[in-house]
Amino acid sequence: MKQEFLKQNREKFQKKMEEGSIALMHSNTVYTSSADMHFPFEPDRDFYYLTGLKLPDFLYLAEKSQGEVKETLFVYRKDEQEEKWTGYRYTKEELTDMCGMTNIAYLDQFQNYLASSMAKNSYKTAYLNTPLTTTWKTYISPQETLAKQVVEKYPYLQIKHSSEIMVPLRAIKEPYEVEQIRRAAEITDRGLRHMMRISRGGINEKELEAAFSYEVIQAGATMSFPPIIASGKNALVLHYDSNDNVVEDDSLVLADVGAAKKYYCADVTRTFPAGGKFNEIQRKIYEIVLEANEKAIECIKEGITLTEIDQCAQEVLYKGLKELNILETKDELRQYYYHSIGHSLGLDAHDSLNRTMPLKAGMVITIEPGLYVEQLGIGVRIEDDVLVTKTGYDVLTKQIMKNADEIEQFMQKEQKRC
Ligand SMILES: [Mn+2]
Repeated sequence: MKQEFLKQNREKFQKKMEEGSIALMHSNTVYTSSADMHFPFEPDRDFYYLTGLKLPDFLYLAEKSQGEVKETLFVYRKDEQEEKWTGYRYTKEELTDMCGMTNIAYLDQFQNYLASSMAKNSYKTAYLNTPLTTTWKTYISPQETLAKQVVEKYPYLQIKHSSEIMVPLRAIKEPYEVEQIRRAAEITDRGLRHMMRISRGGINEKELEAAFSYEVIQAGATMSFPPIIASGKNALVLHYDSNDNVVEDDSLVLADVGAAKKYYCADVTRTFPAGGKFNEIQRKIYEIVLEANEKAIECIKEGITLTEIDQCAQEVLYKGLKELNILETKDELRQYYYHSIGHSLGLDAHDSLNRTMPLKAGMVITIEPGLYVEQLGIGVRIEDDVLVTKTGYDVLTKQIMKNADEIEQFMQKEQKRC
Protein backbone atom coordinates (compact mmCIF):
# COMPACT_ATOMS: atom_id res chain seq x y z
CA MET A 1 0.00 0.00 0.00
CA LYS A 2 1.13 3.49 -0.64
CA GLN A 3 3.08 5.05 2.23
CA GLU A 4 1.51 8.44 1.55
CA PHE A 5 -2.01 7.09 1.84
CA LEU A 6 -1.18 5.32 5.10
CA LYS A 7 0.50 8.38 6.60
CA GLN A 8 -2.52 10.45 5.70
CA ASN A 9 -4.83 7.89 7.36
CA ARG A 10 -2.78 8.02 10.56
CA GLU A 11 -2.75 11.81 10.56
CA LYS A 12 -6.53 11.94 10.11
CA PHE A 13 -6.94 9.49 12.99
CA GLN A 14 -4.53 11.30 15.31
CA LYS A 15 -6.21 14.63 14.63
CA LYS A 16 -9.46 13.23 16.04
CA MET A 17 -7.83 11.83 19.18
CA GLU A 18 -8.50 13.77 22.35
CA GLU A 19 -5.70 15.74 23.95
CA GLY A 20 -4.01 13.57 26.62
CA SER A 21 -4.99 10.22 25.13
CA ILE A 22 -3.45 7.05 23.80
CA ALA A 23 -4.69 4.74 21.05
CA LEU A 24 -3.69 1.11 21.17
CA MET A 25 -4.50 -1.13 18.21
CA HIS A 26 -3.85 -4.86 18.03
CA SER A 27 -3.46 -6.41 14.56
CA ASN A 28 -5.41 -9.58 15.51
CA THR A 29 -3.97 -13.06 15.82
CA VAL A 30 -3.94 -16.44 14.08
CA TYR A 31 -6.65 -18.74 15.42
CA THR A 32 -6.43 -22.51 15.65
CA SER A 33 -8.96 -24.37 13.49
CA SER A 34 -8.17 -27.96 14.52
CA ALA A 35 -5.11 -29.83 15.82
CA ASP A 36 -2.11 -27.78 14.66
CA MET A 37 -3.93 -26.13 11.75
CA HIS A 38 -4.96 -22.48 11.57
CA PHE A 39 -7.67 -20.39 9.99
CA PRO A 40 -6.33 -17.97 7.39
CA PHE A 41 -5.15 -14.79 9.12
CA GLU A 42 -7.48 -11.78 8.95
CA PRO A 43 -5.84 -8.50 9.91
CA ASP A 44 -7.86 -6.19 12.11
CA ARG A 45 -9.16 -3.74 9.50
CA ASP A 46 -8.63 -0.63 11.63
CA PHE A 47 -5.00 -1.64 12.27
CA TYR A 48 -4.64 -2.36 8.54
CA TYR A 49 -6.16 1.01 7.59
CA LEU A 50 -3.48 2.75 9.66
CA THR A 51 -0.45 0.60 8.83
CA GLY A 52 -1.18 -1.39 5.63
CA LEU A 53 0.35 -4.42 7.37
CA LYS A 54 -1.22 -7.86 7.37
CA LEU A 55 0.90 -9.42 10.11
CA PRO A 56 -0.44 -11.06 13.28
CA ASP A 57 0.14 -9.89 16.86
CA PHE A 58 1.61 -6.49 16.03
CA LEU A 59 0.68 -3.40 18.06
CA TYR A 60 0.20 0.19 17.02
CA LEU A 61 0.45 2.80 19.77
CA ALA A 62 -0.24 6.53 19.35
CA GLU A 63 0.24 8.91 22.28
CA LYS A 64 -1.13 12.43 22.09
CA SER A 65 -0.08 15.11 24.52
CA GLN A 66 0.28 18.86 24.13
CA GLY A 67 -0.76 18.63 20.51
CA GLU A 68 2.12 16.32 19.62
CA VAL A 69 1.64 12.70 18.64
CA LYS A 70 4.23 9.99 19.14
CA GLU A 71 3.50 6.75 17.33
CA THR A 72 5.25 3.42 17.89
CA LEU A 73 4.84 0.13 16.09
CA PHE A 74 5.64 -3.01 18.09
CA VAL A 75 6.80 -5.92 15.92
CA TYR A 76 8.29 -9.43 16.07
CA ARG A 77 12.02 -10.07 16.31
CA LYS A 78 13.90 -11.85 13.56
CA ASP A 79 14.04 -15.58 14.42
CA GLU A 80 15.87 -17.90 12.02
CA GLN A 81 14.41 -21.08 13.47
CA GLU A 82 10.85 -19.78 13.35
CA GLU A 83 11.39 -18.48 9.82
CA LYS A 84 12.17 -22.01 8.60
CA TRP A 85 8.55 -22.92 9.49
CA THR A 86 6.44 -19.84 9.00
CA GLY A 87 8.45 -17.87 6.48
CA TYR A 88 10.40 -14.67 6.24
CA ARG A 89 10.21 -12.01 8.95
CA TYR A 90 10.67 -8.40 7.91
CA THR A 91 13.40 -6.24 9.43
CA LYS A 92 12.57 -2.92 11.08
CA GLU A 93 13.93 -1.11 8.01
CA GLU A 94 11.69 -3.10 5.68
CA LEU A 95 8.67 -2.42 7.87
CA THR A 96 9.47 1.30 7.78
CA ASP A 97 9.50 1.11 3.98
CA MET A 98 6.14 -0.62 3.98
CA CYS A 99 4.20 1.63 6.35
CA GLY A 100 6.25 4.81 6.66
CA MET A 101 6.61 4.57 10.45
CA THR A 102 10.12 5.15 11.76
CA ASN A 103 9.56 4.47 15.44
CA ILE A 104 9.60 0.68 15.62
CA ALA A 105 10.18 -1.41 18.75
CA TYR A 106 9.91 -5.11 19.59
CA LEU A 107 6.81 -6.68 21.07
CA ASP A 108 8.72 -7.95 24.12
CA GLN A 109 9.51 -4.31 24.94
CA PHE A 110 5.88 -3.22 24.90
CA GLN A 111 4.87 -3.77 28.55
CA ASN A 112 7.87 -1.86 29.91
CA TYR A 113 7.46 0.87 27.35
CA LEU A 114 3.80 1.39 28.22
CA ALA A 115 4.41 1.32 31.98
CA SER A 116 7.15 3.93 31.78
CA SER A 117 5.21 6.15 29.40
CA MET A 118 2.07 6.00 31.57
CA ALA A 119 4.16 6.95 34.62
CA LYS A 120 5.66 9.96 32.83
CA ASN A 121 2.49 11.27 31.22
CA SER A 122 -0.95 12.01 32.56
CA TYR A 123 -3.10 10.42 29.89
CA LYS A 124 -6.82 10.50 30.55
CA THR A 125 -8.28 8.46 27.70
CA ALA A 126 -7.45 5.26 25.83
CA TYR A 127 -8.86 4.29 22.43
CA LEU A 128 -8.93 0.50 22.01
CA ASN A 129 -9.93 -1.65 19.03
CA THR A 130 -11.87 -4.49 20.63
CA PRO A 131 -14.13 -6.25 18.11
CA LEU A 132 -17.45 -4.50 17.54
CA THR A 133 -19.53 -7.62 17.03
CA THR A 134 -19.50 -10.00 19.95
CA THR A 135 -22.81 -11.75 19.28
CA TRP A 136 -21.56 -15.18 18.28
CA LYS A 137 -18.19 -15.24 19.97
CA THR A 138 -17.05 -17.95 22.36
CA TYR A 139 -13.38 -16.94 22.52
CA ILE A 140 -11.46 -13.98 23.92
CA SER A 141 -9.65 -12.05 21.21
CA PRO A 142 -6.15 -10.62 21.73
CA GLN A 143 -7.69 -7.15 21.38
CA GLU A 144 -9.93 -7.91 24.38
CA THR A 145 -7.06 -9.39 26.40
CA LEU A 146 -5.08 -6.23 25.80
CA ALA A 147 -8.06 -4.04 26.68
CA LYS A 148 -8.52 -5.99 29.93
CA GLN A 149 -4.85 -5.40 30.86
CA VAL A 150 -5.13 -1.69 30.19
CA VAL A 151 -8.35 -1.38 32.20
CA GLU A 152 -6.90 -3.29 35.15
CA LYS A 153 -3.51 -1.56 35.21
CA TYR A 154 -4.75 1.95 34.54
CA PRO A 155 -8.27 2.11 36.03
CA TYR A 156 -8.31 5.91 35.91
CA LEU A 157 -8.33 5.93 32.08
CA GLN A 158 -11.54 6.67 30.28
CA ILE A 159 -11.91 3.85 27.75
CA LYS A 160 -13.25 4.64 24.31
CA HIS A 161 -13.76 2.41 21.31
CA SER A 162 -11.48 3.37 18.44
CA SER A 163 -14.43 2.91 16.08
CA GLU A 164 -15.73 6.26 17.34
CA ILE A 165 -13.01 7.77 15.14
CA MET A 166 -12.50 4.96 12.63
CA VAL A 167 -16.08 4.45 11.41
CA PRO A 168 -16.55 7.97 10.02
CA LEU A 169 -12.96 7.97 8.65
CA ARG A 170 -13.30 4.66 6.85
CA ALA A 171 -16.72 5.61 5.47
CA ILE A 172 -15.22 8.30 3.22
CA LYS A 173 -13.01 6.72 0.58
CA GLU A 174 -9.88 8.25 -0.92
CA PRO A 175 -9.41 7.81 -4.71
CA TYR A 176 -6.84 5.06 -3.95
CA GLU A 177 -9.48 3.09 -2.08
CA VAL A 178 -12.14 3.55 -4.78
CA GLU A 179 -9.58 2.29 -7.30
CA GLN A 180 -9.14 -0.95 -5.31
CA ILE A 181 -12.93 -1.49 -5.22
CA ARG A 182 -13.09 -0.89 -9.00
CA ARG A 183 -10.40 -3.54 -9.52
CA ALA A 184 -12.26 -5.93 -7.22
CA ALA A 185 -15.44 -5.28 -9.25
CA GLU A 186 -13.64 -6.13 -12.52
CA ILE A 187 -12.51 -9.47 -11.10
CA THR A 188 -16.02 -10.11 -9.76
CA ASP A 189 -17.33 -9.45 -13.28
CA ARG A 190 -14.95 -12.05 -14.73
CA GLY A 191 -16.11 -14.56 -12.11
CA LEU A 192 -19.78 -13.95 -12.85
CA ARG A 193 -19.24 -14.30 -16.62
CA HIS A 194 -17.36 -17.55 -16.06
CA MET A 195 -20.33 -18.87 -14.05
CA MET A 196 -22.85 -17.86 -16.71
CA ARG A 197 -20.69 -19.40 -19.44
CA ILE A 198 -20.71 -22.88 -17.88
CA SER A 199 -24.18 -22.77 -16.29
CA ARG A 200 -26.74 -25.39 -17.40
CA GLY A 201 -29.44 -27.56 -15.83
CA GLY A 202 -27.89 -30.47 -13.91
CA ILE A 203 -24.73 -28.64 -12.91
CA ASN A 204 -23.97 -28.47 -9.17
CA GLU A 205 -23.88 -25.09 -7.43
CA LYS A 206 -20.33 -26.10 -6.30
CA GLU A 207 -19.13 -26.08 -9.92
CA LEU A 208 -20.39 -22.54 -10.34
CA GLU A 209 -18.65 -21.56 -7.10
CA ALA A 210 -15.45 -23.14 -8.39
CA ALA A 211 -15.70 -21.12 -11.62
CA PHE A 212 -16.00 -17.91 -9.60
CA SER A 213 -13.17 -18.90 -7.25
CA TYR A 214 -10.93 -19.71 -10.22
CA GLU A 215 -11.14 -16.14 -11.51
CA VAL A 216 -10.59 -14.64 -8.06
CA ILE A 217 -7.55 -16.75 -7.19
CA GLN A 218 -6.11 -16.48 -10.68
CA ALA A 219 -6.32 -12.67 -10.47
CA GLY A 220 -4.42 -12.65 -7.16
CA ALA A 221 -7.47 -11.40 -5.27
CA THR A 222 -9.29 -12.75 -2.23
CA MET A 223 -12.97 -13.28 -1.41
CA SER A 224 -14.93 -10.48 0.23
CA PHE A 225 -17.07 -13.20 1.89
CA PRO A 226 -17.95 -16.85 1.21
CA PRO A 227 -19.83 -16.92 -2.14
CA ILE A 228 -23.58 -17.51 -2.09
CA ILE A 229 -24.59 -19.59 -5.12
CA ALA A 230 -28.28 -20.33 -4.65
CA SER A 231 -30.41 -21.95 -7.34
CA GLY A 232 -34.20 -22.19 -7.34
CA LYS A 233 -35.77 -22.03 -3.89
CA ASN A 234 -32.36 -21.91 -2.17
CA ALA A 235 -32.36 -18.24 -3.17
CA LEU A 236 -35.13 -17.64 -0.63
CA VAL A 237 -32.51 -18.11 2.11
CA LEU A 238 -30.54 -14.89 2.27
CA HIS A 239 -27.28 -16.30 3.64
CA TYR A 240 -27.43 -19.71 1.93
CA ASP A 241 -23.80 -20.71 1.45
CA SER A 242 -23.69 -24.51 1.38
CA ASN A 243 -23.67 -24.26 -2.45
CA ASP A 244 -24.07 -28.00 -2.86
CA ASN A 245 -27.35 -28.57 -4.68
CA VAL A 246 -28.01 -29.63 -8.24
CA VAL A 247 -29.25 -26.74 -10.37
CA GLU A 248 -32.63 -27.49 -11.97
CA ASP A 249 -32.84 -26.77 -15.68
CA ASP A 250 -35.63 -24.17 -15.49
CA SER A 251 -34.45 -22.47 -12.29
CA LEU A 252 -32.76 -19.16 -11.61
CA VAL A 253 -29.31 -18.95 -10.08
CA LEU A 254 -28.73 -16.18 -7.57
CA ALA A 255 -25.01 -15.48 -7.14
CA ASP A 256 -24.07 -13.04 -4.34
CA VAL A 257 -20.30 -12.85 -4.64
CA GLY A 258 -17.39 -10.47 -4.33
CA ALA A 259 -13.66 -10.35 -4.93
CA ALA A 260 -11.49 -8.16 -2.70
CA LYS A 261 -8.35 -6.31 -3.73
CA LYS A 262 -6.01 -5.29 -0.90
CA TYR A 263 -8.96 -6.19 1.36
CA TYR A 264 -11.21 -3.65 -0.39
CA CYS A 265 -14.41 -5.53 -1.10
CA ALA A 266 -16.72 -5.70 -4.06
CA ASP A 267 -20.13 -7.14 -3.21
CA VAL A 268 -22.30 -7.97 -6.22
CA THR A 269 -25.42 -10.04 -6.79
CA ARG A 270 -26.59 -11.19 -10.20
CA THR A 271 -29.46 -13.56 -10.90
CA PHE A 272 -29.47 -15.49 -14.17
CA PRO A 273 -31.48 -18.36 -15.72
CA ALA A 274 -29.60 -21.65 -15.26
CA GLY A 275 -30.16 -22.69 -18.87
CA GLY A 276 -29.75 -19.26 -20.45
CA LYS A 277 -33.40 -18.28 -20.88
CA PHE A 278 -35.87 -16.74 -18.38
CA ASN A 279 -39.39 -18.17 -18.39
CA GLU A 280 -42.29 -15.72 -18.38
CA ILE A 281 -42.83 -15.36 -14.63
CA GLN A 282 -39.10 -15.38 -13.85
CA ARG A 283 -38.60 -12.53 -16.27
CA LYS A 284 -41.52 -10.57 -14.80
CA ILE A 285 -40.12 -10.81 -11.25
CA TYR A 286 -36.63 -10.07 -12.57
CA GLU A 287 -37.77 -6.90 -14.36
CA ILE A 288 -39.43 -5.58 -11.18
CA VAL A 289 -36.23 -6.06 -9.16
CA LEU A 290 -34.13 -4.52 -11.92
CA GLU A 291 -36.36 -1.46 -12.02
CA ALA A 292 -36.14 -1.17 -8.21
CA ASN A 293 -32.33 -1.43 -8.45
CA GLU A 294 -32.17 1.29 -11.12
CA LYS A 295 -34.66 3.64 -9.42
CA ALA A 296 -32.87 3.28 -6.08
CA ILE A 297 -29.53 4.10 -7.72
CA GLU A 298 -31.06 7.17 -9.38
CA CYS A 299 -32.07 8.43 -5.90
CA ILE A 300 -28.47 8.54 -4.69
CA LYS A 301 -27.09 11.95 -3.88
CA GLU A 302 -25.40 13.70 -0.97
CA GLY A 303 -27.76 14.18 1.98
CA ILE A 304 -30.10 11.25 1.31
CA THR A 305 -30.17 8.31 3.78
CA LEU A 306 -30.20 4.56 3.11
CA THR A 307 -33.66 4.45 4.68
CA GLU A 308 -34.94 6.96 2.12
CA ILE A 309 -33.35 5.06 -0.76
CA ASP A 310 -35.04 1.93 0.54
CA GLN A 311 -38.40 3.72 0.23
CA CYS A 312 -37.71 4.40 -3.51
CA ALA A 313 -37.02 0.70 -4.04
CA GLN A 314 -40.01 -0.47 -2.01
CA GLU A 315 -42.40 1.65 -4.10
CA VAL A 316 -41.29 -0.15 -7.27
CA LEU A 317 -41.32 -3.62 -5.69
CA TYR A 318 -44.81 -3.07 -4.25
CA LYS A 319 -46.25 -1.73 -7.50
CA GLY A 320 -44.77 -4.63 -9.46
CA LEU A 321 -46.07 -7.38 -7.18
CA LYS A 322 -49.49 -5.76 -7.02
CA GLU A 323 -49.72 -5.76 -10.81
CA LEU A 324 -48.97 -9.49 -10.75
CA ASN A 325 -51.69 -9.98 -8.10
CA ILE A 326 -49.15 -11.46 -5.72
CA LEU A 327 -50.04 -9.01 -2.94
CA GLU A 328 -52.63 -6.40 -2.05
CA THR A 329 -51.32 -4.07 0.65
CA LYS A 330 -47.94 -2.43 1.16
CA ASP A 331 -47.57 -4.22 4.52
CA GLU A 332 -47.41 -7.55 2.72
CA LEU A 333 -44.22 -6.53 0.91
CA ARG A 334 -42.15 -7.57 3.97
CA GLN A 335 -42.98 -11.21 3.15
CA TYR A 336 -41.32 -10.84 -0.24
CA TYR A 337 -38.51 -8.39 0.53
CA TYR A 338 -37.07 -9.08 3.96
CA HIS A 339 -33.78 -7.25 4.11
CA SER A 340 -32.70 -3.65 3.66
CA ILE A 341 -31.55 -1.86 0.54
CA GLY A 342 -27.83 -1.90 1.22
CA HIS A 343 -24.84 -1.12 3.39
CA SER A 344 -21.50 0.64 3.42
CA LEU A 345 -18.67 -1.17 1.67
CA GLY A 346 -14.90 -0.98 2.18
CA LEU A 347 -12.28 -2.97 4.08
CA ASP A 348 -15.22 -4.97 5.42
CA ALA A 349 -17.99 -6.24 3.15
CA HIS A 350 -20.34 -4.77 5.72
CA ASP A 351 -18.61 -1.59 6.87
CA SER A 352 -20.37 0.13 9.75
CA LEU A 353 -22.73 2.90 8.72
CA ASN A 354 -25.77 4.33 10.39
CA ARG A 355 -28.82 3.87 8.10
CA THR A 356 -30.22 7.23 9.08
CA MET A 357 -26.96 9.11 8.45
CA PRO A 358 -27.09 11.38 5.38
CA LEU A 359 -24.76 10.13 2.64
CA LYS A 360 -21.65 12.12 1.81
CA ALA A 361 -19.43 12.25 -1.27
CA GLY A 362 -16.75 9.56 -1.01
CA MET A 363 -18.97 6.92 0.57
CA VAL A 364 -19.39 3.58 -1.19
CA ILE A 365 -22.67 1.76 -0.63
CA THR A 366 -24.41 -1.28 -2.06
CA ILE A 367 -27.86 -1.15 -3.62
CA GLU A 368 -29.45 -4.59 -3.47
CA PRO A 369 -33.23 -4.87 -3.73
CA GLY A 370 -34.64 -8.37 -4.00
CA LEU A 371 -37.88 -10.30 -4.25
CA TYR A 372 -38.35 -13.75 -2.77
CA VAL A 373 -41.63 -15.36 -3.83
CA GLU A 374 -41.89 -18.60 -1.93
CA GLN A 375 -45.00 -19.90 -3.68
CA LEU A 376 -43.16 -19.67 -7.01
CA GLY A 377 -39.78 -20.87 -5.67
CA ILE A 378 -38.20 -17.74 -7.15
CA GLY A 379 -35.63 -15.51 -5.49
CA VAL A 380 -34.10 -12.56 -7.34
CA ARG A 381 -31.62 -10.00 -6.05
CA ILE A 382 -29.62 -7.48 -8.08
CA GLU A 383 -26.81 -5.72 -6.26
CA ASP A 384 -24.44 -2.98 -7.37
CA ASP A 385 -21.70 -1.02 -5.61
CA VAL A 386 -22.07 2.74 -5.88
CA LEU A 387 -19.77 5.66 -5.05
CA VAL A 388 -21.54 8.79 -3.80
CA THR A 389 -20.10 11.85 -5.57
CA LYS A 390 -20.49 15.64 -5.29
CA THR A 391 -22.80 15.59 -8.31
CA GLY A 392 -24.67 12.34 -7.60
CA TYR A 393 -23.21 8.88 -7.98
CA ASP A 394 -20.88 6.60 -9.92
CA VAL A 395 -21.79 2.92 -10.25
CA LEU A 396 -18.51 1.03 -9.69
CA THR A 397 -20.06 -2.21 -10.98
CA LYS A 398 -21.65 -0.74 -14.11
CA GLN A 399 -19.76 -3.07 -16.47
CA ILE A 400 -21.40 -6.14 -14.90
CA MET A 401 -24.39 -6.97 -17.09
CA LYS A 402 -27.87 -6.95 -15.57
CA ASN A 403 -30.23 -6.34 -18.49
CA ALA A 404 -32.31 -9.53 -19.01
CA ASP A 405 -31.90 -9.61 -22.82
CA GLU A 406 -28.18 -9.01 -22.55
CA ILE A 407 -27.82 -11.86 -20.05
CA GLU A 408 -29.77 -14.24 -22.30
CA GLN A 409 -27.80 -13.28 -25.40
CA PHE A 410 -24.48 -13.66 -23.60
CA MET A 411 -25.40 -17.04 -22.14
CA GLN A 412 -26.84 -18.45 -25.35
CA LYS A 413 -23.86 -17.33 -27.41
CA GLU A 414 -21.27 -18.54 -24.91
CA GLN A 415 -23.01 -21.82 -24.08
CA LYS A 416 -23.05 -22.87 -27.76
CA ARG A 417 -19.29 -22.72 -27.73
CA CYS A 418 -18.94 -25.05 -24.74
MN1 LIG B 1 -24.31 -6.80 0.05
